[in-house]
Amino acid sequence: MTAPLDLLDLDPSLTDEERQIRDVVRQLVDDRVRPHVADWYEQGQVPARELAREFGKLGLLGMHLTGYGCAGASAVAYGLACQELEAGDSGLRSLVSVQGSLAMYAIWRYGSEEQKQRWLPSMATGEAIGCFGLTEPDHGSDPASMTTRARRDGDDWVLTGAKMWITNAPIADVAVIWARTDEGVRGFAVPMDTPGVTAREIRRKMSLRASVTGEIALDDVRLPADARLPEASGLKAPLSCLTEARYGIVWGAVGAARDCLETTLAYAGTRTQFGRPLAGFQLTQAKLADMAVELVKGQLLALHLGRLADAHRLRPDQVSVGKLNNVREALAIARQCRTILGANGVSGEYPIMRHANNLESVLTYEGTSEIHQLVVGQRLTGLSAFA
Ligand code: TGC
Ligand code: FAD
Repeated sequence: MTAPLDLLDLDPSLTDEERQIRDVVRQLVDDRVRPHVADWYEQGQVPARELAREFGKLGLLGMHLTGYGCAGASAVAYGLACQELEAGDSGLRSLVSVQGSLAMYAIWRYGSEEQKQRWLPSMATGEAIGCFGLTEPDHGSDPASMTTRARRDGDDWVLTGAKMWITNAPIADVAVIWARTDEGVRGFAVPMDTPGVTAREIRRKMSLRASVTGEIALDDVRLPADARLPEASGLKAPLSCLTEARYGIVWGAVGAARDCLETTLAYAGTRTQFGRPLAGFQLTQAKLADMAVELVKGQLLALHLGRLADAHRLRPDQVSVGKLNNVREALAIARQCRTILGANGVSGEYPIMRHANNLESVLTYEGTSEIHQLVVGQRLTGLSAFA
């Protein structure tokens, strides 16, 4: 954390290795992302495959997984990497989250040895891109109602249905697809070149424009028996993958907020109105102080959850606390920072509106803020609002 925003001196509570990983990713973002990201965002085009290979070289893809070419880093180190990536752009953290925490994690946790050998090493280097198909056009927050079907035909499986809003689908080599069978929800590793699979890019997004999003149509897609992830049984399997990715977002959101606040602090120090810098006005200082306090609270929360994860004690509802708070506060920080930049706040020359727009997606995906409120509500009351 760059002074003066590290109000609580959190930096020394990281290990040397954690700081080193964070600094390497920060440098990568400075060199490789910051000079181009405004253009990628404006054009709605991002060199995702190229970036994936560069992220792979640094060991960022599936970095918290072990074996199969994965780095085996701690949860805190992975979180710090997410924080730095999202300080660049939420779309880049998304690329890493979907690859490592959703697609790779699903295969690593629930796949056969053969599936792991086939996919994980090339996904870890970024040669192969994965996506994760849970959401459907008519079923987002409630994946238990999914209508994508997988039926047996001899030894084969035949998949029919549609998945919507799938990050990286148009550029993916493999999709982890969740489908209903006669025995309940099951997962499948589906090569994207299988006949009957088509992916169409979703255009005109006003958020997460430096990220590729698509729709997957599954039209009688015939798969061999060994395409099914043998250890995945029931909705719990995809939901456990979400817990992994949501954890990364807890950290990532703080990165986006930090970038907004750093930008704003610098701006308010140099922009003069009424004969003095904006930073000298009491109202501006109140905004800056409130935002810096929320930022450091978010960082503390992320670090606490990370230490719990490294001690194998992190529960899904605790991740919901983190995702709910940190994304909500990051969005509030981005909007408040925008006011301090005045008209420049809406300009793509500054990162703030881009972060704010991105955070609208982050608030919705991986469980909307309302879903996380209800998960926390269930923890508090013992009553499920979903049943
Ligand atoms: P429910 O009955 O509560 O649970 C079914 C089983 O799953 C277990 N479980 C979890 N396990 C691990 N992690 C979690 N987060 C879990 N949540 C639930 C649960 O204990 C139960 O186990 P068992 O043994 O009793 O069978 O299920 P429900 O149908 O009532 O739904 C609960 C609800 C609403 C919380 C869940 O459906 C949900 O989380 N909905 C939100 C859907 C969502 O987040 N979709 C995200 C799609 S992927 C994405 O957005 C990628 S964005 C790109 C990027 O990350 O960058
Ligand atoms: P809905 O579920 O229709 O919800 C609409 C509104 O109703 C929300 O405010 C919600 O909180 C509220 N609501 C719903 N149920 C309740 C309730 N019980 N109580 C109170 N309020 C409720 N999905 C994937 O599977 N893979 C991906 O890679 C992926 N990437 C994405 C990338 C982007 C850019 C975006 C925007 C989405 C992505 N998603 C992905 C989809 C995302 O997970 C869903 O959008 C999200 O789960 C919400 O579903 P929905 O959009 O259908 O909204």
